[in-house]
Amino acid sequence: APLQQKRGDQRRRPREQGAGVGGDDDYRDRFVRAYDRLRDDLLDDDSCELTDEARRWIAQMIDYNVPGGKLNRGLSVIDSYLLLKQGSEVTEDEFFLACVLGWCVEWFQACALLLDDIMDDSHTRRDQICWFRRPEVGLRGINDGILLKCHIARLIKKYFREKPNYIDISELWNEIALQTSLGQMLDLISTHSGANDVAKYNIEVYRRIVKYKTSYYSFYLPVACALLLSGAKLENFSGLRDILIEMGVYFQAQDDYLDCFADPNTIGKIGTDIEDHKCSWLIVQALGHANTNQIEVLLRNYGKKDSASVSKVKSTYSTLELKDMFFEFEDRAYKHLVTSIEAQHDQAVQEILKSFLKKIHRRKR
Ligand code: GPP
Ligand code: MG
Ligand code: MG
Ligand code: MG
Repeated sequence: APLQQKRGDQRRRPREQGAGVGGDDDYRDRFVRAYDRLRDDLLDDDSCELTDEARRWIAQMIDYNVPGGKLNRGLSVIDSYLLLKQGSEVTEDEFFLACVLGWCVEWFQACALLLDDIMDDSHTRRDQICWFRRPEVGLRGINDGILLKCHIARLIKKYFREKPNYIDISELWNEIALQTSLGQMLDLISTHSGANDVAKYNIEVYRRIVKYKTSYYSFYLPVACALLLSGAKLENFSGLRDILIEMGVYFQAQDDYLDCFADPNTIGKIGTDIEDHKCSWLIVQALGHANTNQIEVLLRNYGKKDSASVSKVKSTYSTLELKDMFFEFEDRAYKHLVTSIEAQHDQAVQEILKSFLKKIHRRKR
């Protein structure tokens, strides 16, 4: 009965409150609770003949990598779905299906981060040591990343195989996985020949990398899942997609800023972009504004692991007042996004985009 009552409340007051029955916290709790069920589905998968040892490894691996994030991406599936359904009833089953896709986005994120940390030679993630750095894991972690990716298809099959949108949902996930891997490849190959590459970094190069490595899976995917759940066709929402991609660029520029300037205790990870020679928003701006001497310092020190080189890059960033440049960019990007959002005709689409933007505007972590 309490659930019944919650549902009723939810329908009358769609996500106006932050807490209490029917409010955002209630959705969050219900979303969080769905994790255990999906975890059990995977651990009790009869077709896989899992040994106790295998089951223990998988349980530990997913608990370590999947649930510990901000859950922004997963919850966005729920938020967007409820906004799209506004006015009509959302049953317990429908809500759970939205949770399944929301958690699949979180699973995808876990897979991407686990593998990304190996490729970026990172140290910590979400306030803990990176999975691959645990002595019992190492490069075995590569297979764990692949396993996390396979879990998504497994869950989608289990819950959507009989649904009319099964093919659309599966195709969406395949498409996004391809785009994200290509983006990650662009990110990685932009760093392979040292100084020659730095000179090639510019904002167009940057935007292409980020659109693929971050925007599609972090911003477009959750909303696209909600659209498919609500019975919509994705081709009718290209305007929405373009704004979400733009939001992803804004988000990744923040990530790049935080990589260099934030306290690792706040963002839960230690930055490695300078050491890794990344085509980061900061180096792109620095190269665009530096004089010949400063460019020389950047070329000589960027992409080196030793802390003296990293410090030289950071002090050039500070001479160039990159922090201020970033804050100006953030304001401009935010205003531009608001204008694009307000030009959208569909009210639910506007609401979805606004709630997304609110979550990331001026974020500190
Ligand atoms: C973020 O880049 C991009 C990803 C995590 C996508 C990875 C995709 C794969 C297919 C593995 P980042 O390296 O700046 O992220 P972070 O700062 O969190 O390490
Ligand atoms: Mg990376
Ligand atoms: Mg990384
Ligand atoms: Mg980063």
